[in-house]
Amino acid sequence: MTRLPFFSGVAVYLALLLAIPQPAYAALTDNLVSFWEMEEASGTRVDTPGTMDLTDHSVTSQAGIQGNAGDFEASSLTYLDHVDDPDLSMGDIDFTFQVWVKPETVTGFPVILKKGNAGNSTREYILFLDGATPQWQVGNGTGTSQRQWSGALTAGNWYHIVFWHDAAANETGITVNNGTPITGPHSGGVLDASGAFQLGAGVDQSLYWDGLIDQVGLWKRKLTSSEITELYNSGNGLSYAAMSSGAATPCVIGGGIIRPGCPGDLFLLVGAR
Ligand SMILES: [Ca+2]
Ligand SMILES: [Ca+2]
Repeated sequence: MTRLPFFSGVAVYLALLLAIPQPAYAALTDNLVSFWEMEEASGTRVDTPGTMDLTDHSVTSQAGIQGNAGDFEASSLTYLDHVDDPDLSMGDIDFTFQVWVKPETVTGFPVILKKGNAGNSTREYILFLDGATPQWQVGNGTGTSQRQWSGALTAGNWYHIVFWHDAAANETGITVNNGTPITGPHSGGVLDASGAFQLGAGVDQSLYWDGLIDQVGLWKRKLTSSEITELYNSGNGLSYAAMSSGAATPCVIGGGIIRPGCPGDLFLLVGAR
């Protein structure tokens, strides 16, 4: 195979790069409203990029999927919460949540996170287990739509759950451990009311999470499938530091094309010619 001179190789690379449509979002932290890493042993859980620090109601800590996780006990009625705020309120917009959870028990209807109380006029959004199966519900003020995952969770294992609302497509979706998403119709957007945001409980229904919750994120946009794959990170999750540095984004995109910001790989590509 004929080797291209060095600068011809660079020119070929740059031409390829310019010809490739770049993704609309360059970084996992774009439009990231809140991210709770749950590193604290107790007390207030800090929102790293945002201002939605969560008030503690006796949640403790254990080793998580990345650093520490919040350790919630259903028998002790533990949870974290925040009063209504525009950051945590939706309306008819695109948004995506991620959570990592490790249930200690899977029974009943334990709530992972929610905003607004039960009932069509007050439900904003809620993620819970229906028995052992994750279910994602959003309300528009008059009714709710639900997406149920296809498989059951097992106590003692970590799971990455990503769930969203797509305003243009009038659709909601959920995926667990980077599996093929389950999507379905939802119209009328998501109710923006005055309910509290609660992590690890639906206090109005006395439904409490039993187990660990880690690396909770809220984006006011729909994540791409490749971004969900990056966040899953082969079952290891990502720290906020890795997300914000871009270090987690693969340098080789489809077809052997090198994304911007990988100069070391540029020379590997040129050298391979
Ligand atoms: Ca953590
Ligand atoms: Ca609101």
